[in-house]
Amino acid sequence: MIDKPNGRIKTVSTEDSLSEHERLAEALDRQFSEIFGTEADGRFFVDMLLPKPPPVRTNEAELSWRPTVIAGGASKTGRETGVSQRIKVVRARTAAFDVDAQNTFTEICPDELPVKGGQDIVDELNAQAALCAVRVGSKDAHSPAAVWIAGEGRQPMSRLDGYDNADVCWPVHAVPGTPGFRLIDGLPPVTDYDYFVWKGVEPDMHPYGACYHDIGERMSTGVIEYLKSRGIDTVLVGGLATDYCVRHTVLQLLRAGFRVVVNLAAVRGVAADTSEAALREMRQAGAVLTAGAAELEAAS
Ligand code: VGL
Repeated sequence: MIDKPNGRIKTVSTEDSLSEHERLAEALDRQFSEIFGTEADGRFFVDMLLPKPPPVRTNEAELSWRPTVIAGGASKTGRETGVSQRIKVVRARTAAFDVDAQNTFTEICPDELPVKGGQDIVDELNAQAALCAVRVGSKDAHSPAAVWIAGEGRQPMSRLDGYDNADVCWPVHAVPGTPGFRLIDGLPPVTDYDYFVWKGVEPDMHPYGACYHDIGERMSTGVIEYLKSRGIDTVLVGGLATDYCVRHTVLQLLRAGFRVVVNLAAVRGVAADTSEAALREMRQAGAVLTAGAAELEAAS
């Protein structure tokens, strides 16, 4: 910094704005040259001896909702996290959607597709449904002889080629008649829902979103049409898993023109990084994220 007091050019030592680190480096430089009469790199010693100051995080706002995804509860304010607070919905025009809330995606079925904490979403699913006029749900319903089943030479989650409606190898899961197929304990019987979707019944079809039977999204499961026929414009979504079926269902509902609220306390994901990316994608596509049903207010 240059200053000109009394017309003389003076280098203003930026003493005040120097960090502790830099001050020490300069002092060491001076001492070294006084003692040895040669130049020294004081910064080198300081860097070696002192812990580095923490790096400045420029994208703090983006990263700060990471714990929310994993724990399913928001710890930061809405502005920091992208999680909205106090959302109003009109009961008569709002539906709750329980996406694949089945044992197969919980630790009850360790050999299928267990999602950490999957069984903990029940209270939140019930709480969000209590705010709504309509409750719909979906289940995976897969053959144990489906073409996409992982096995010899086919790693789970490896790419599968050659099928229009199955793209990844998965372990056997959600087979009707097995415990994995059942809704998680504490949820209503399927007959108590207003509308229900069973998906992936054909052995060569493994869709993710609950709104279409096929990956190309040409064959409706009817749920969008049902919701529209009931005058629904807002859908509160929870279920399993955040990074697969919840993600696709939310994006399909948004494309169909619904206002979609994703309840973070009612979802769990397979992996933290893909869940985080999925939530970011859903938010960018127009979904609203809420920390839990307690943040929602239903007006009649
Ligand atoms: C799902 C992976 C494979 C899900 C289903 O319901 O999220 N994920 N099959």
